[in-house]
Amino acid sequence: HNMTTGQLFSQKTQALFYNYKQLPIQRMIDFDFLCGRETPSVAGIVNPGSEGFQKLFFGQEEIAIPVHSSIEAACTTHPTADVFINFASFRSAAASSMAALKQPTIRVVAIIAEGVPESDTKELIAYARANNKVVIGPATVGGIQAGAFRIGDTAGTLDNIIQCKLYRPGSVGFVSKSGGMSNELYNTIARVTDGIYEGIAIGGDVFPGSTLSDHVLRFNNIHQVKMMVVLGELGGRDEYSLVDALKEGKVQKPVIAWVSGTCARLFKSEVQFGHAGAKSGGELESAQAKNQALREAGAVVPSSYEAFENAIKETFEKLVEGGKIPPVSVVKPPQIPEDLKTAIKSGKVRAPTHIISTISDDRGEEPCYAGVPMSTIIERGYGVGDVISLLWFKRSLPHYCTQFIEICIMLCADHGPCVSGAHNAIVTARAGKDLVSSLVSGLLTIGPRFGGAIDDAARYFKDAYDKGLAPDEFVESMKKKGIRVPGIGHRIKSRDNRDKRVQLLQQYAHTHFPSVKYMEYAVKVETYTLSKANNLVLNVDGAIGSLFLDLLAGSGMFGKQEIDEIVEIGYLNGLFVLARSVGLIGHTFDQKRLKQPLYRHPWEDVLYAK
Ligand code: Q5B
Repeated sequence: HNMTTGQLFSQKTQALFYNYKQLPIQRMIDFDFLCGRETPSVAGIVNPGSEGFQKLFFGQEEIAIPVHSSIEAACTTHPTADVFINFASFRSAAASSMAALKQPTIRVVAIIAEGVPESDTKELIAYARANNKVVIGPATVGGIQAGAFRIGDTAGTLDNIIQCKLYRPGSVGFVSKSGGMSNELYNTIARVTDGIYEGIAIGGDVFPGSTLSDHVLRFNNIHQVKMMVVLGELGGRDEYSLVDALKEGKVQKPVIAWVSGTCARLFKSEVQFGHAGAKSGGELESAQAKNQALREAGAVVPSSYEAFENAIKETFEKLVEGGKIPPVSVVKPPQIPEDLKTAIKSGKVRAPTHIISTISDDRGEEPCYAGVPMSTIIERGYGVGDVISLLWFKRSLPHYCTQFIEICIMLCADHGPCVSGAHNAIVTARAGKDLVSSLVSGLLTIGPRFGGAIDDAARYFKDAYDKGLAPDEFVESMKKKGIRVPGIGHRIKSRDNRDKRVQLLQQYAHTHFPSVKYMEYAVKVETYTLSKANNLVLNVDGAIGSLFLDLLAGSGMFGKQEIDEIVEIGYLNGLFVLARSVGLIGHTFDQKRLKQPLYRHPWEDVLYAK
């Protein structure tokens, strides 16, 4: 029988961990490293519904632990992992624990959740007993075999584990109801003995999966365990099975026991302590009665909790004097590398950031754009133009400027289905692709010929104007270089079919801008190019490019160097990209709404040349 033959765990024990919880898994593996285990104690993780790998640290190295979507799949993949550590919530803990118990490979199930229905726990207990399996919990932190295997968060921080020497086996078997109190006792035991061999917290429920006496009897059969420490609790009758076992002579090793909760008598009415099972029921369930019964059955029971430490010490020393406990071999645990986050927090190390950002901040109570909180943006009735000026130019521009930005966005939002961008988006949508694919396939056509000539128009117009080149000189110098004047020319617009958008932009600027010198220069360039060909009009890119130069120079909000930088980096195509996204998204929805089939270009429209 698993429960009576002794050892539950060894240095080779591996577990399946149910529910993905990074911290306790990492803590288990840190413990493994501390103990010098060769393999991590977690073989696999069960995360219902998802599969893959989880990265964790084994010492300084990163390891990938497989994640399985079901208990069955995890057990099949890891047939030697025989412990199931269940970190499910109280709602699903019973069902998943039963599923685990039913797996032939699983031998021990530890249930952490508190609040599992008692009827469910009883079924688990019955099934486990009938099938020679062990349940630890529910409502427990788990347990630990010193130097070998740790369940989840048992024994707390690594510092505590090192201080309690839990990285190497001692001679004391310890069993407790409470997980929190077991930490306290690990400390006490480490102070006055050679340390813990194994410690189990059975959990605070009325019906624990395995009992105090189950574990004491098991420890009795473990050769390395020379004495047992038991920490019970008022409420329930669990301690009486230990009393019976002691009376029947089933326990040959010394047992030092204390049942906590003697203070319950100081209260006038019944008291319920932290655990479901820890309530002062009838007299028999009181801490006093149970302490007395254990004492009479032969356990060493101190007169108070304060005397517990000394009782443990004396028992240990007697065993040492009697030559029953060989000196424990000294082991120096390896250093566990500290996590960067923790080290930074404690001020021990500093690390450079990998990204620098200056335009927005989402860390505070509300996001800020260039220092302006979201609520201000709404309260002051800011528009898209204001947001663009904050996020692109990192400043609040005067209203006529932000209005101009908005006009650009509105006028360039779409130009029918026949332009390059819309055509691509339409074809992509009709190929059954999603919104983002259709959008970007349209956006990717924006460039020197289509929509993306704004920056170059600004660059060349600025350079020519600032150098004082006459418009004809400028155009001819471009011709010599073989460069088409950006911002000039259109496929359908011409001298007699002017682009209304260009006119609207010009009208707005004439009314609101303090100066339109760059735009006027561009119009002179247009006059010259129109003398060459009818369609060489100032197009929408050229109008925006030249007018934005006027905005930058005339608003008094930008220094000369800043203007040069904006033009050099190329901010202005962003206006067309942003605007046309609106139209491209519209075309994508339109095609989907119209349920248009796959587009295929007609043969007749292709010249198949040799
Ligand atoms: N020639 C736009 O050309 C287009 C010349 C030029 C000197 C020029 C062309 C061009 C500069 C880039 C530009 C933005 C490709 C346009 C936009 C948004 C849109 C689109 C929509 C929307 C049109 C015929 C003859 C040739 C050329 C000469 C042409 N452009 N010379 N400087 N700029 N412009 N793009 O009609 O002697 O025969 O060899 O590249 O500003 O994209 O609505 O569609 O909202 O969606 O194809 O408005 O102008 O003319 O290439 O047959 O050239 O004119 O050298 O001379 P076309 P081509 P030659 S707005």
